[in-house]
Amino acid sequence: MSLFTNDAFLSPVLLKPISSMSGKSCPHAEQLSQYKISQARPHTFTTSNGAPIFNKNAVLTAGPRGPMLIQDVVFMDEMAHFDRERIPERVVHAKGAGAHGYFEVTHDITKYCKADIFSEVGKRTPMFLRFSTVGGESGSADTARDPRGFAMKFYTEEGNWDLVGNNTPIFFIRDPILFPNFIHTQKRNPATHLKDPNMVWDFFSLRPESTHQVMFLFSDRGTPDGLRHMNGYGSHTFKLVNKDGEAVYCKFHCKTAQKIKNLSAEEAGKLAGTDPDYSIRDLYDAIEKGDYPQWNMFIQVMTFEQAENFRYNPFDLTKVWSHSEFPLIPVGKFVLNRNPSNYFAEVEQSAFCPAHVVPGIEFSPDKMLQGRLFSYTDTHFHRLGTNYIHLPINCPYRSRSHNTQRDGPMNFGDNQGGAPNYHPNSFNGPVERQDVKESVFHVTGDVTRYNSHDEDNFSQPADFWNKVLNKEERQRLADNIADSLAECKQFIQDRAISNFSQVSADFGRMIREGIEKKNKGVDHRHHL
Ligand code: HEM
Ligand SMILES: *[C@@H]1O[C@H](CO)[C@@H](O)[C@H](O)[C@H]1NC(C)=O
Ligand SMILES: *[C@@H]1O[C@H](CO)[C@@H](O)[C@H](O)[C@H]1NC(C)=O
Ligand SMILES: CC(=O)N[C@H]1CO[C@H](CO)[C@@H](O)[C@@H]1O
Repeated sequence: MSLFTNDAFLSPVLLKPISSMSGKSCPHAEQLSQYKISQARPHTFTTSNGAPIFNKNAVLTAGPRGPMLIQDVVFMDEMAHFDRERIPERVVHAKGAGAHGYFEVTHDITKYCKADIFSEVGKRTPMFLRFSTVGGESGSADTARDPRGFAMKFYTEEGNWDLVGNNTPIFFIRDPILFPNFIHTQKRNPATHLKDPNMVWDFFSLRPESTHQVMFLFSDRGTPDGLRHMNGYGSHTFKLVNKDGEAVYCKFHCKTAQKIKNLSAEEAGKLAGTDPDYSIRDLYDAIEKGDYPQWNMFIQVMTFEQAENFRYNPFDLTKVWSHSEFPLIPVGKFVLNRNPSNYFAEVEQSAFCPAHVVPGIEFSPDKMLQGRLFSYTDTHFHRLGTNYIHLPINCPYRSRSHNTQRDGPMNFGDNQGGAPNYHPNSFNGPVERQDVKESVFHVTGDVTRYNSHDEDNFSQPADFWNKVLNKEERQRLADNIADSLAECKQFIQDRAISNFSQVSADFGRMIREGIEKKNKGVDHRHHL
């Protein structure tokens, strides 16, 4: 019996193309038809314990009008599983899309890094990439003004390496203790359950180190046109180690080969209503059509001596490294060439973690990176469970794990069979490898909670304003900020403008004018 013999499934609403942009010829609209072609004959319908089912259209009842019987195990089997279908969505980056592909080395960087993935030019490593927005729920609009997550998982022969980045080289804060509070301002007000610009701008203006990222966010690049037309960045400073144990600091850059394309604020706003899954569909269809998106990977390298003497903290995530002083060094490319065959299994259950590194790639002292090393596995245990790393999308299938971790809920596979579950042992349990020792480094300093008060918050934002943006782009940036800030209390506006004026007096003035212009047309402002 086919799954679709019940006419209720064939409602005209479900069969209608979902929008004018998704005509019949688009690959996503053909998915079910393709399945039908691949599955020449339907399987027999079964219960979860694999027993064939006679009728899936009616419950077991005593007489035609009921009541129903608790011995209808076909019903109970179905309903009890349905009742548990949802898992917690990601606390951030809940809305996303993912795809499979490969990374290929194009340039030799073995003098900096011994990681297996970079071992020779031409070497290919399978990968999975998940893109996301940050603040919205899993049903929120793709075109929101928000950073985009750019999470890469490389299945190397020496373990999985996760480079969990964004489409911005910088971030809003430089101390991880602020992250949960910062995110609360991006989410819903606890009383009204509404997005609340007062929360957003209160926080931004109280933490002026956010200025750089806020300017990126409210510029044209804050609303990328889909997921293929934006760059990805590791953002943090990392450490690369070569086979002689020599280390350098590094940043990762992934440049789109499709070139940067942004949506205007108007288009992005309109699409948020008419086509909230704009980016997911664009990625799916491009890959299905064989138009495989590609990014080119580069590194910037800084020696320990350079870092020691640098004019600002090279581990400050609110700042970039100058490209003229630390030029981009080409490394490789990656291509996304296969859509997931099941969204939940491969995308929703994918779990990326900055702590997942491989020999040759290590951490810098960046406090934000250090804070993230704890957070991700912790959330994965909650979101997916103790054995989330055994799931096919997460498991290091090219190296396999051999260790003394055992058991836990939903342990699947052979649980490492009869191998000793203690170490050391005399029975050929797994042994250590001498050549993968972490690099040795020296730290000193008084242990306390350091305020980042001596850090400069405005020089790089001023460079962005003066040297990167042209006249029209500056105007759009000021207008986009004004549109959002206009919803806030006067004292928050004043404080934010005072901060933006440190970037450029013009900038502050243009935002002020934008707010005044907007207020003329609006009468429901909430003054102090
Ligand atoms: C202290 C700072 C941060 C903390 C505590 C933090 C924490 C988290 C948490 C708990 C998740 C949900 C993970 C999951 O459910 O699988 C997440 C997702 C994510 N974070 Fe962060 N985050 C921080 C900063 C950053 C930064 C600076 C970046 C980028 C450079 C970033 C990129 C991402 C991405 C891309 C995802 C989504 C991963 C995916 O697609 O599954 N985060 N973060
Ligand atoms: C997208 O934004 C970037 C950064 O502001 C800008 O350089 C570029 O010209 C914009 N492109 C389009 C097509 O809007
Ligand atoms: C930069 O911002 C930090 C954090 O908000 C603040 O403590 C500090 O005083 C600011 N630095 C300068 C030089 O204004
Ligand atoms: C230069 C300037 O106006 N900076 C202000 C930005 O906001 C912080 C936090 O409120 C103030 O302390 C600064 O004076």
